[in-house]
Amino acid sequence: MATRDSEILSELERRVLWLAMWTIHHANHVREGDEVKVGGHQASSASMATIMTALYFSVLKPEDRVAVKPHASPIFHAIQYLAGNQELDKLKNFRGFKGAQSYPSRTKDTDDVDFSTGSVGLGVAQTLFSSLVQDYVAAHGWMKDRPEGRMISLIGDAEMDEGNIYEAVIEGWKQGLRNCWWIVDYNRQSLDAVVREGLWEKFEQIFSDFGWDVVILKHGRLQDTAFAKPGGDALKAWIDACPNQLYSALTFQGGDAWRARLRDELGDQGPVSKLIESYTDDELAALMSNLGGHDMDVLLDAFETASRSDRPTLFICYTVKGHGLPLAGHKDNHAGLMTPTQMSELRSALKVREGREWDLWEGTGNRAARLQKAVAEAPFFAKGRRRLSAAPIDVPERLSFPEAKGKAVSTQTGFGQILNEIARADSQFAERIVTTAPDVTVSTNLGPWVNRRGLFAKEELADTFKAERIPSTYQWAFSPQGQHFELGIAESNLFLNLSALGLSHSINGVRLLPIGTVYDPFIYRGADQLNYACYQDARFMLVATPSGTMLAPEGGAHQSIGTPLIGMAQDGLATFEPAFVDELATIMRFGFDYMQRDGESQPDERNWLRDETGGSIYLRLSTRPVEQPVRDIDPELERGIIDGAYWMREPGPNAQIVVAYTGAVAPEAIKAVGALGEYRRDIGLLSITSADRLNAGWTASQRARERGLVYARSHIERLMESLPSYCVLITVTDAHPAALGWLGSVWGHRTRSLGVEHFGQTGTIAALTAHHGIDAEAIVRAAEAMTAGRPVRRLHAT
Ligand SMILES: Cc1ncc(C[n+]2csc(CCOP(=O)(O)OP(=O)(O)O)c2C)c(N)n1
Ligand SMILES: [Mg+2]
Repeated sequence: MATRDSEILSELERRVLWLAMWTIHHANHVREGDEVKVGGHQASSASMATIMTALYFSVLKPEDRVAVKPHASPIFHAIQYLAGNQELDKLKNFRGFKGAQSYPSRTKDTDDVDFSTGSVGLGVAQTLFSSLVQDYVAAHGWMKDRPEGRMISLIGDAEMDEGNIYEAVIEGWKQGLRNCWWIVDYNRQSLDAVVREGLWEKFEQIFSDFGWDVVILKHGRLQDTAFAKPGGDALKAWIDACPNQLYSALTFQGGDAWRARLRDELGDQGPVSKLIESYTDDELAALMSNLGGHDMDVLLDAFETASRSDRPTLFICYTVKGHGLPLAGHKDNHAGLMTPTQMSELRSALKVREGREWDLWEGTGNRAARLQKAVAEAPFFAKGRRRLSAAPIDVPERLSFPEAKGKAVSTQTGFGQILNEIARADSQFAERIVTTAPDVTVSTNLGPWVNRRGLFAKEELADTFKAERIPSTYQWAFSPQGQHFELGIAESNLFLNLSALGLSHSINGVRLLPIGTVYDPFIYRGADQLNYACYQDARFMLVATPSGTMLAPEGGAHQSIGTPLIGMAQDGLATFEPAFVDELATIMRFGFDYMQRDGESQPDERNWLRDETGGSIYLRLSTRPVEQPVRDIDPELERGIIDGAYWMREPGPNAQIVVAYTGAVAPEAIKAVGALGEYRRDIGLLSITSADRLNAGWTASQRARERGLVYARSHIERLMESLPSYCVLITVTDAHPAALGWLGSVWGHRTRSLGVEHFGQTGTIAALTAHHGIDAEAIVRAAEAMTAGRPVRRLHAT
């Protein structure tokens, strides 16, 4: 049974506050030689101590999931420490190497973090999407006996400025959001400043408009009691009208400043003056900082009432940044740090003896047993760690697609065909795939899949066009069994939805295989969200198409140049750019398996990749139809495709030139190699399916050699090992040349990297590849310029 005893909970709050403050203090003052000061935590943490104590030790259930405001991380760790889930060493090493993290982290912390936070706004929207995903899992009948949890976000008020929050709110409204609480720490301070007046009214309006319950917790019980006394009305009116800046400043200055100000403004008004004079300075300070978000009873009541509804609820909790600390209310307190003297004062006030700072129940005297009991009985902690798991779903040996040898097909078309084939099958694999797209379902070729598997909605919704017998290629019926999560156009939501879907195995204990499609350039729009999803170790397949300049007349503004570099640099994301559909099918099969892996982090000595750890997948696809090779994929080729490259044409022993290409410029590379073959010796053509994985393997094998494993060889090193030193390398990609430019460093071959540096020009593919110097002619000229031999015939003359 959860305690509702507010005295016990308030005492726990003091323990939590002390441990959090001491953790931060310790990190700054005890670690010798560490000149970096830890700012931004004491004041922000203190602000949330009451709210979080109420939640974790009384209100929350084990199935609830919480995203904690980044700077309240010490409070979170302190709560976990009291509950026996956080090690003392980690707290002592707060913000240190492998210590408790400055912002709660699912992947780096060990104390049962539900959602990482840090980049403000993202954890907030994540809870909304996780609630929708829980609904998806429930609608498909996979929750079994597991109760539904509330997805809860603890939010800084300045965090509410982030636009992605409102993009998510719109989506939540469309999808019938439930089971979601957002609790705003309305301390009216950001990092730099005191926030604008009256923001709460705007929040109230916006959220009510989108179907949320809005609960405003402004005054605590002490204040309510005072307001009920003679003169109380006037005091309340004064508080309600007091500008945020002034309230903060007076809070910082304390009881005598409050008295002076109140005397000034309400001095000779009879009952209210008497009321004010009835308080000592300390009492007056306590009264004025007794806001709703610091009053245990007020919070418990509000949470209990909201628990009866499953509507989304926004709580606006008035608080003081730095509550209970000498930093309280000062506008510069974000990075503020209590001095050792101030810490000593806090220590005495909380009856903590020197040397006993880390003791769990220090200063609680004979109440220790009651506090311990309250913690032991807190429902949230009762079932131990709450992270779930789900066995991997079997992936078919091969993914099929319509035979197209010798025909021109784009990878985007191939993607649609592969999914269509999967959709036909009656398998658990097909059942667990869930697709999602920000209003680009049709234009990224998800249409056939959606026709077969339907759109997801909690309620059936027939396709009106179909009902009206209007012919259409697409059937857009919504049902609880549907497997496509259609989103509005906001890409931020796509990435956060992928993040939520891709954590379902851990949060709901039900594994999903999410695929999200997006136009490649709009990865930039959600790059922080993508990074966030990867940081949380969410597992998904991102299919970005069209990409590069190959989308040609579609529009210059949509061309993407830098995305392969994002793909290479993004931790947790394996990036592929296949040229042909058989490669794509091979990669997707691997991808579905890779997304579900959770193994050892030791590299595989074949390719020096840490494949057993798994991760997410990014496929950069194209709308350009490319003639498909006439071949079958044997195991060796399959390995090459997955490891990142294979010889499309093996170079001879005296190779003068190797052309290395990736993706949809394959026809240019093939044509150039054909032309060069007449004039230069032993030319090779290297097909690169993943520059990302080649580069990662190469980096790892170098590291291994530096550690003494002298025979370590990565895939790309092995492929290029026997090239003569005079061989030149021409790399070509429909992206920034740097994506492949590093290949020359593998064995020190002279290299010319062709690619796209300036975008925005529209035209035919032929015009654009010529313009950017990534056509066959450009490849030939580059090769010719770097090698001795007969001049090579101009291609367009033939
Ligand atoms: C996207 C992003 N931009 C900037 C920051 C840096 N930052 C951290 S906290 C903060 C201000 C937070 O104010 P608020 O949300 O009100 O929280 P409080 O400090 O009052 O608890 C800023 C700007 C960040 N973490 N994430
Ligand atoms: Mg704030």
